[in-house]
Amino acid sequence: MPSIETVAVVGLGYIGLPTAAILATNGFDVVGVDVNQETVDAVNRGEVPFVEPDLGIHVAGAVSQGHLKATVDTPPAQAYIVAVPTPFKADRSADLTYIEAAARGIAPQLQGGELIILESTSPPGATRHLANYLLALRPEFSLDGASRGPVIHVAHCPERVLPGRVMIELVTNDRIVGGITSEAASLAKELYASFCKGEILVTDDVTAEMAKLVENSYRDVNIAFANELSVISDKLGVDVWELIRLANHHPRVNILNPGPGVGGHCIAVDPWFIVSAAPREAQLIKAAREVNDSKPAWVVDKVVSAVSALPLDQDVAVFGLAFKANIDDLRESPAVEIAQSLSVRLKDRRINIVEPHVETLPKALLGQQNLQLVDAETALARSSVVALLVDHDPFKQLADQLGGKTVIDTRGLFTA
Ligand code: SAJ
Repeated sequence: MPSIETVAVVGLGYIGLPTAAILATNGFDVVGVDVNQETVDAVNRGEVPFVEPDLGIHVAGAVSQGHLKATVDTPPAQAYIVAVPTPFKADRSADLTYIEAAARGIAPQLQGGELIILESTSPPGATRHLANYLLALRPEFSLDGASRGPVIHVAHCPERVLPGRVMIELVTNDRIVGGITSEAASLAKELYASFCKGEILVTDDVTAEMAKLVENSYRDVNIAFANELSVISDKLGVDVWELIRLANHHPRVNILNPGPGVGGHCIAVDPWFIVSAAPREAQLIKAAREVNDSKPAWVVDKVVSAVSALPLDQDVAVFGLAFKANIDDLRESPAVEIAQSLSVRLKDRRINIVEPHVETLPKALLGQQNLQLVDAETALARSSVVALLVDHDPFKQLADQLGGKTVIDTRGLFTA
């Protein structure tokens, strides 16, 4: 196959668009494909429809030089990168319908020799499912040339970048490339080597799928350990932050931080794909998910019991709604879940929410009469009970204004 010059990236979300932009700024002719016409129009104007540092400058530059354009229809290309969502269904197995839709766009364009890479976080077997789906639509092709006729090369290359640092980590992180065949893996490795300065590690497709899920499950299990310790410590009257600080002095102990629960669309989702693939075996991974998912309700109980004996004119203050510190992302945020539950459990009491990164309450909290988005000073002046749910940097300065209040510090911000 001649070396790759044209790439189509299917799905222009927070992984697809940065990947399209970085390929385009490295000299490839890139077409981004998205079902959302507004996203396509924004990219064609050189604009980015979401917040990610440094992405704007890459997209604007690539579009103005003619290396990046966007469309709703999948074009012919030498390589395809599929970066579409893989949410979970009601039974917590993965929903592969977006991957199948991407395949239906790619299949009619195939001429033979193309490289098709799945980047979406996927359950074990999803890359093979994509390959088989393509072959069912185009039965004249094969994956390994075993039957006569043209070959298509299919590989998995999971994304592992941290939101907020995507443009840096795309270049510096090591990558895992899993090919259904070794030729697919080496073609994918060559493509990623054009912009990735990290090591590119080659394996098979299912191992690559599992590696990504295992990374996020590892973190989830370790956070669950910390969250369980916080609940045990509370029962025993021990300060969990001091406990962890002391235990972490051991050279082989490194306990993570407890919190109000685990949010975001990765760590709280991906472990379920392993549980769904091996339900009887994945016991620790499942228990960790349950421990982390039960933490918001535990925090709500703490706040409700702290406020229960107080007159109704004593408000509650909730600091933070984002799923982690110093970002504006509220998706799957345990803090939003806690605020929502408090508004129901404390329906006769005003709850003052402080979140400097948003201008209005999210949809899940709109219409709750007792919730108000206010500034920190107002919240503190009105409230006797303070729930600290996100360790945003500016909240650190509040420590000396908490005298006389009951503080439920889920992040240890005021105890460190
Ligand atoms: N959290 C804690 N305690 C901790 C660390 C995190 O409670 O000690 C909570 C955070 O507050 C947050 C959640 O966990 O609610 C997840 O935050 P995170 O910073 O650990 O991870 P994400 O979801 O922003 O990004 C993760 C990263 N994966 C790993 O670090 C193994 C990132 O590299 C992945 O690319 C990303 O998932 C993804 O897309 O899968």
